[in-house]
Amino acid sequence: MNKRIILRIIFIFLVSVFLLQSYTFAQRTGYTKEEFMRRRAVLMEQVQDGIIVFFGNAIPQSGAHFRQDNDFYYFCGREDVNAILMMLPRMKQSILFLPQTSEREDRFHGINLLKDPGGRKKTGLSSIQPLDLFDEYLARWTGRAGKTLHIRLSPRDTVDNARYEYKLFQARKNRIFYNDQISLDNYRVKKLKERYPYCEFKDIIPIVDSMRVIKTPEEIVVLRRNGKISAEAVKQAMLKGKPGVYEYEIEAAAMAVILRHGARRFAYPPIVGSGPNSCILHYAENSRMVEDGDIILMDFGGELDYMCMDISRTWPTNGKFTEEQREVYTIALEVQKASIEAYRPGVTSADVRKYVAEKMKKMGINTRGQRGGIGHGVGMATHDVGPMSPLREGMVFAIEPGLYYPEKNLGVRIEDTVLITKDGCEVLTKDVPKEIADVEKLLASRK
Ligand SMILES: [Mn+2]
Repeated sequence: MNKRIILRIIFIFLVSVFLLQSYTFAQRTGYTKEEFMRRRAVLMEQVQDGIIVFFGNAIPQSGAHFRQDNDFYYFCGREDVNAILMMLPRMKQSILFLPQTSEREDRFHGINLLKDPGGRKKTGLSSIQPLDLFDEYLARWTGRAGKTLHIRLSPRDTVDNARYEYKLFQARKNRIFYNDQISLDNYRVKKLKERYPYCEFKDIIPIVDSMRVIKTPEEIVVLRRNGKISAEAVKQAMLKGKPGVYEYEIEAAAMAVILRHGARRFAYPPIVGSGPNSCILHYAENSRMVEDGDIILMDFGGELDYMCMDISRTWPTNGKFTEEQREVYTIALEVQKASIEAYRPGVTSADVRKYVAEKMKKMGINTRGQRGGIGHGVGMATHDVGPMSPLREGMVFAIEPGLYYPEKNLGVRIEDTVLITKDGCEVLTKDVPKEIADVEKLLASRK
């Protein structure tokens, strides 16, 4: 074989490796131990005195991969079950308490850090202790470290529920007399107050939230990758979503993409509403067969390395918007784009609304009640912690204007997740088309 052919083969090989890499978003994300060491240092710096305690999740959730408690994970990045993290700000020490496991447990789940001589080095923790010693440490340090116990008194949040939603759903559960049982979180607080009545109890959550609301550089790497993966997922779903398929097939097309790229789960149950279902805001049955002439409203995001994403797109099943669909779609789209334009550090919700109103007036668009403003935060929870206003660099938001006409079976929502930058915002989910021409072009490429 001559030299030129060999060189050409090598060249083609390198190009295809490169293309394959960029298609699969092949770089791994995740967090370094230094990230968690920094977070603990920042928290201890602000608390100064007393003892900080975070509880990990108690048991694997059924029907899903284990997901750690958000606040616990944020400060140590560990997915251990039944763990407790203690921090002593005066001494600048962090101690992880883990259950002592039997050989049988180890055979099923692998060993934990208690049996790993490199555990401290791997985590940057001051020490790793058996769970049985937790009260021994607590009793000892309530003297020397200060008598304030900094724990979570606020409600927890989960991947798909904000703190305020968790609280609300607990209240709804307890409306049934026979369900009115104290939550695990409240039980833990009660036990601590029983054992340590002389301690002062302080809610750690305001400080935790003030940290979680500003995303770190390592989190931003994860968010950007998740933005790409989730956008590709919605794009594949749009290609799938035509007359004759079931809504769950469209969901499956999106799930396949995020799972293939290392996401562990969806950030919230996917919403695929066709026709009448497009008007039910949190519809998630996804069981209807899509018909010709329907609009599909899909709201979808993956969760990657404890960071969520939130995207909504609306498209006509048969590939062409009707006049009416086009008109409603344009309002949502222009309000959404104007909101994105207004997003920058220092801006409040009222500022965004004012900007959107002025721009719509100039464009001659009747917004039919859609005002823009600031959407919800996005992070470890899809509806993430606040406070959100005014905007600051490093915050992440979903902007999601929508218009719903149940009598016309027409619901439209267009949503992107954006990161506030130094002088504006970066749309993390921009790779999924939303301009009418681009949407129709994508749909026309279907066979
Ligand atoms: Mn949203």
